[in-house]
Amino acid sequence: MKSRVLYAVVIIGLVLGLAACQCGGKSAGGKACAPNCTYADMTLCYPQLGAESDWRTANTASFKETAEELGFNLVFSDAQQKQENQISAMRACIQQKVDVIALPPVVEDGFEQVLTEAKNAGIPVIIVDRSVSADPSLYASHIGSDMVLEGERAAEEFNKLMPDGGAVLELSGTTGSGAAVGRAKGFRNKLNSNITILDSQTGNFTRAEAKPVMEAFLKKYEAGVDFQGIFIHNDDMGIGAIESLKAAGVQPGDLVIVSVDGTRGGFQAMVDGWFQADVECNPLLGPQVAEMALKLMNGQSVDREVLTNETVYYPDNAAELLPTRKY
Ligand code: GYE
Repeated sequence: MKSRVLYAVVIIGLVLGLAACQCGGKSAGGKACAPNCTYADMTLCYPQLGAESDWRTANTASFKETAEELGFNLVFSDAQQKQENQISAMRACIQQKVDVIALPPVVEDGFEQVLTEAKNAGIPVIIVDRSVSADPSLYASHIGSDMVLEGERAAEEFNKLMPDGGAVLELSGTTGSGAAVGRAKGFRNKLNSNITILDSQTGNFTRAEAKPVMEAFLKKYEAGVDFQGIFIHNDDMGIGAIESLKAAGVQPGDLVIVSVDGTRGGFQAMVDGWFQADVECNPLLGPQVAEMALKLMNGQSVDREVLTNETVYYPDNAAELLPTRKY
């Protein structure tokens, strides 16, 4: 009898011991070093979506600089704005058994499969910058801007600058991207009913693609007559559009132009009198993402959504602020 009790105690002890030590030296984070992993232990995969804008260039630099400063290994790639490239890059990272993947999704839809693969491989994913439509159980967190709020802020500028109403054009970002979808939605949420959206076309967030779109608009509609303003989803497209306006003999300053990002190029456009406001979108996400990635490696809990605090910039102090801009 005594030996049976002893046997049971030993078995229970073993079971509890196993549960506590989570054998193999691994803990909730799944890493041998957890819960004491440091940046030196970390490999972070960043399958960047492209190099389409100054915002993107600054975002890439932020991740590379953060990796160097903190001393973690960054697996970086550039998908050239193609979702299939981004998915292949993620698969390569899964195969390589990286510790964490930070994904800036080029579009919202179509990431379920690869996110499931990452989850099954035990690799946590942080969605960075734009959002995904996939079920939130497939990723750990989202760190980025509130794109709907950015669109709403842009609308409020038009409401102020066009109190008597009128018509505006919209030069939108990449079709199906969280940034374009959110900004378009927010813009429509808050735009006064006396301002109509005459037309909306994508310029894919690039200068090169925005130029012909603006040219086509100008062939179809007369500036100042058919439309009085343009809402542009990022500064690079804004700069492209200004080139087309000037080439067509239209003074960009005669129109109400509001853009998004707050890059140096956007600030210069305000100094030059072309943009009347620039809604901030901050690309410097490297440090925040790295900190969260390390927490995930160590099995710590993280916030499901971390939104960047942002503002709106205006021409009145643009010249003063321009030299202080980091991107
Ligand atoms: O506004 C634009 C870039 O996703 C927030 O992508 C980002 C956007 C940014 O190309 O310049």
